[in-house]
Amino acid sequence: MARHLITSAIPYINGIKHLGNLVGSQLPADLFARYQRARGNEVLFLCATDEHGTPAELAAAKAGKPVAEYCAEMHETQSKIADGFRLSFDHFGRSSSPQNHRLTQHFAGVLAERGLIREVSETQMYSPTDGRYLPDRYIEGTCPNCGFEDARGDQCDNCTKQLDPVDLINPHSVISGATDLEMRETKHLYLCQSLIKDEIEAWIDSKTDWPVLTTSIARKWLHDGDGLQDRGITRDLDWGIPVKKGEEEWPGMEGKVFYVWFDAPIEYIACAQEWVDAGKGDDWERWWRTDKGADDVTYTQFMGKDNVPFHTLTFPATILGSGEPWKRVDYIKSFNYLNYDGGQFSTSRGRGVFMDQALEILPADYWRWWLLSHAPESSDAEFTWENFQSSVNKDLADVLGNFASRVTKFCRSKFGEVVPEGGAMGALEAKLIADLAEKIREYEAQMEAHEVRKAAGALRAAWVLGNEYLQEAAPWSTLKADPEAAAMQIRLALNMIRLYAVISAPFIPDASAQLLAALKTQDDGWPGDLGAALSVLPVGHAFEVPEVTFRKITDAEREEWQERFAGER
Ligand code: B3M
Ligand code: ZN
Repeated sequence: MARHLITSAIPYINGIKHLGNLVGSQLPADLFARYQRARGNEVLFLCATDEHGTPAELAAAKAGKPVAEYCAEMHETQSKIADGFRLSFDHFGRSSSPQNHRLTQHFAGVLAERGLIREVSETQMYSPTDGRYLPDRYIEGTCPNCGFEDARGDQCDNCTKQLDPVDLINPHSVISGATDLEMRETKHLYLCQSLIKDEIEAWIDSKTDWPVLTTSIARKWLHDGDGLQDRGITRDLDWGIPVKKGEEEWPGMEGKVFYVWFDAPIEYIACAQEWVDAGKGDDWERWWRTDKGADDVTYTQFMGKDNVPFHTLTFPATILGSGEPWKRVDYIKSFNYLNYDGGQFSTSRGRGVFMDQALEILPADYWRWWLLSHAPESSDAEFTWENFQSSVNKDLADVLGNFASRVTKFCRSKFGEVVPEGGAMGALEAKLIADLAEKIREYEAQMEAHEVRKAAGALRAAWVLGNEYLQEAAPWSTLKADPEAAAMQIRLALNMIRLYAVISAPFIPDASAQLLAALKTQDDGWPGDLGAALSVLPVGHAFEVPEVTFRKITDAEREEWQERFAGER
């Protein structure tokens, strides 16, 4: 039994995510986790909310809530929505957990001891009125480039020019509106990535099987400009993990917290500790410490392309730099972006479908199928309502759903709700079984290769074989002349429904469970020998006709939804 540690990039706490976020990390990670479990492997699948940083503080302020309260509530919200999408995390943790506080401070302490953290003096905007340093996004003023009055300290949203807060004309605090801002000298910590650049580069170079999207982004950061730069890992915020060296205070760092991107990936480890502390597991070290058994773990990470630099460089620098035996990632699967109907998803303009809204209009499987079968792997992908409607109606309703419904209804009317006996199989059945075996082996190979779209394609092809067989065998015509043959065909077809339920479960777990329940079987063992897999339901086995597995999306619905999610114009 192989052991798989699987993590999805941890979504920011500052709101409900859209379908583009979902398909870029959590959903494919879930697909892979479900597949590995179905193959009988041991899986630890972790995700969490990413709760620190300016966006969390700003979202809480906007919601008019203390940030801790906001995060706790939004964690619950995101957790419920994840359940709605059937994301099968073994634990959904929080980067603000005490476990992550301790572990992040631990890493900082060891890295400092090993000379991999340096202190840097910087000047930064201080607001005496607010009694704090202001991060770039907390300062607004007039853009020196275009005159736009609400330019942010880091960028002008009007002309897109990158800015420094000192460039702004009439800068003021976003929190209080105070204009008495002053430049003050302050110290920050930098992670000396440059000192371990060679080690990281050699490690990346050894990953010849990684997606090009992943390695090309890593290489760009390693080689562009002056090469890998040291990275600031502290911020002047109230909310976050206080800067400490292990358990000790860090002189000069009072009132500062770690940068969100320093502690977020550490949460992958802390989350395993949370899983144990929640009583769901009894040993996190065998997943994370190579001296405690984790060397035979295969660790796979899933994320959008914008997260790649932190996972290929910063986090590896953190754990490599510690000199401690932490498990390193074996495979990083990254994704391009999903666009929405001719543009981008936009949280601020309410453009596109957000996770909660998606579940309001259709069950999870419909979304899971479309998103995974159109995953933005080799390039950006686009969600359109036409494409969604046609995929759902064809693949799910016409091909899979219709097969299950036709076969069970036909059986009920001609033979009753039990698997009929019938005669021996013939050449057509032998060919079907061979073709199915080929598609399933292809499906497995694509899954092992983390090729999400191609795996969906192989699965769909296996469904199609069932319909083609039914067309050709035509038990409804065979019935008169050769009832024995018709019964055999239906016996085989009923077993194919079970087979489809089993192999489709990683993509569409609810439909799969529904079909297995209708077939009154709990045998969801992965098919090895196909002949055997297609005789699991024995002659005389009782079943029920399932409720409609997938319904079609009407043109009227499509138009209504298109209108509803277009965002303000
Ligand atoms: N929260 C960014 C994102 O949600 C960030 C990922 C952290 S992974 C450690 O896309
Ligand atoms: Zn501007």
